[in-house]
Amino acid sequence: METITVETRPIDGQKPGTSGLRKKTRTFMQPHYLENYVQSIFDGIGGVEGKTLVVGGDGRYFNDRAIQVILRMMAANGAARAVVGREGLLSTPAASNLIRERGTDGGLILSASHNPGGHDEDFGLKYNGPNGGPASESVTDKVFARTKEIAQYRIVESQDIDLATEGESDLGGMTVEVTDPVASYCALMERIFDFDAIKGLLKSGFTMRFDAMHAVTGPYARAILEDRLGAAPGTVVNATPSPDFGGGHPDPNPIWAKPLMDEMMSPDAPDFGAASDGDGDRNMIVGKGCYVGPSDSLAVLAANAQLAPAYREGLKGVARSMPTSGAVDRVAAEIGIDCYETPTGWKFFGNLLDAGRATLCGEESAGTGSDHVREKDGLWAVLLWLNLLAEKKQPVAQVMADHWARFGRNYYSRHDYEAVESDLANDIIDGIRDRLDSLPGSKAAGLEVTGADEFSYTDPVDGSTARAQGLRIFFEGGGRAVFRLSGTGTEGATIRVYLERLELDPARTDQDPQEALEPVIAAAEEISGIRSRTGRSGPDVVT
Ligand code: VG1
Ligand code: CO
Repeated sequence: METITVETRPIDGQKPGTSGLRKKTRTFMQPHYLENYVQSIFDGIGGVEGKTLVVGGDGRYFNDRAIQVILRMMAANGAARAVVGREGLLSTPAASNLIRERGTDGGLILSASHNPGGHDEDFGLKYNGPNGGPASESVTDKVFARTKEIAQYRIVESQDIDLATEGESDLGGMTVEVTDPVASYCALMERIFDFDAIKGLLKSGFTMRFDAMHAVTGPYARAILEDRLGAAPGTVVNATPSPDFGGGHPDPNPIWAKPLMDEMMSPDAPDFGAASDGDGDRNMIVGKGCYVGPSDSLAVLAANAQLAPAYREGLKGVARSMPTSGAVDRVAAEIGIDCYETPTGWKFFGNLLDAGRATLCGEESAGTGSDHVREKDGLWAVLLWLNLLAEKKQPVAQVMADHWARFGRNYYSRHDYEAVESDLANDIIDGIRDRLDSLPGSKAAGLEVTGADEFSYTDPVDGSTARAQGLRIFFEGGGRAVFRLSGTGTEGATIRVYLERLELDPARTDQDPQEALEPVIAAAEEISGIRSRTGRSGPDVVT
C-alpha cells in the first residue's frame, strides 16, 4: 500500500471554537480542507506514530467519507490502531468512555452536535485527549498554529475499509478495529445507576418518551431504555440516525423538540419526557406539564445525586459554566461542597474532573455530566433523573416545587440573536465592554447595576488563564445579564444574552420565566441596544 505525501497550503479560518472546528459541510468537503485539519491535529499533538485513537461520529452527512480519509491519514502517519464505532457511529460520551476504558491516546469525534446536518448544513471535527475530554486550549492553539503553516499531509492509497462488520483488519500496517458503539457505554451506565430500581419504576405504570431526534442516541436509548430497563417498545422515537437528522435541528430544547413538548403538555402526557442532541451529549428533561430548564436540572441532580449508587458517597464538588444560573451554587452552599465557575465549553471542566475537585458539571445549554466520562452526557442525565424519580416516587412537577421551596428559584432564560452580521455583533459587544466601568451605580430600565465585568478564568489545577469569556452585568436583588458571542455557529455571529433573577419568596416560584425576568430583559436591552441596532423585534431562539 502506497503512502502519498500531498503538497498543500494553509487554509484560512481553521480555528477550533467552543468545541472543535465547525464549518459548513461543503467547506469541509473542499479539496484538502479536511486533510489539512486532520494533519494539523496530528502535528499539534506531536504526531500519531505508534498511537491508538478512537474514531467515530454522530452519523451526519459526510461522516462516513470523512472517517475513511481520517483512517488513511492515521495509517500514513504511522498510527498503531484505530478503534472505530460500527458504521462510523459513536456518541460523544460513548467515544469519551472508549478512550478512557481502552486507555488510548485520545480520539477524533466527527460532529457538529446540535447543528443541522446535510450537504448544505454543518459538519465538525474535534480531538479529545487521553483523559477522554475535549482538547484543552493549549492543544487547540497548537493545532491552529499548524493550520497556518502546513505544507503537506500524508495519506495512504487504499480502498474503503468495511465499517459495517465488527472485527479487525489491516490498513497499511495499522489495525482498524470496528467495535460495537453501544455495548461498553451500556455497561458503564449499569455500573452507575440502580437499573433494578428504574426497572421497577417502569413496571409500576410510569410512562416515558425519549426523542432521539433522528440522531446518534437512538441505538443507545433503545438498548438501554427499552431492551434493558423494560420501557414499552416505542418509548424511543426518531430512533434511527439519519444523515440529515430528518431535516431538523437535533437540538433538545422546547423549540426544536416541539413535538415532544406538545406531547408532554397534553392531557394524556407520559410521566417523563427527554431528548438528546446530534452527538448525544445534551439532554432535555420534561415532566408531565413541567419543563425543567437545564440550569435547574443541574441543581436538582446535584441535590439528589446520592440516590444513585455511583454517587452514594456524596459529591466532591460541582462546576458550572459562567452563563449557567446560580441554582447549583445554592445547592453546593447548603450541602457544603465547592462550586466552580468556568468558561463556556466542556474542555474547562476536564482538569476539575481529573483532579477530583468536581463530580458533577453542567451548562445552561442542556449539558450535564459527571466524572464517569470527560464529556457531557445526555443519556446519563436522563438515567440519573429516572433513578431519582424511582427513589422519590414523586412526579417531576413535585420534585421541582420542593426544590424551589427549599433553595429558592433562579429564574433563567437565554435569548439568541442568530446570523447577525459579524461586524455589527462585534460592535455591539465592544460597545458594552467599553462601558463596563461606568455601569455600576447607574440604572437600566429602573434596575440598579451593582457590578459589571468581563469574565476571565484561571484554572485552579494548572494555573492557565482564559480571558474574554463573556460580559457580566449584575443587578440589585441577585439579577444578572451575560452577553457573549457563540463559538459554534457557522453563519455570521450569534449573540447570546443570558438572563437570570433570583426569587426567594416561596409564594412566587411558579411564574412564567419570561414574565419573571421582564425587568432584567428590559435592562439588558437598554444596556446593549441589541434589538434596536439589529432592527429585530426580539430574539430568534428563546430557551
Ligand atoms: C454552545 C453552548 C456551550 C456548549 C457548546 C458545545 O457553545 O453554549 O455551552 O458547550 O455549544 O456543545 P457556544 O459557543 O455556541 O455558546 V455541543 O453539544 O454543540 O458539542
Ligand atoms: Co452536542
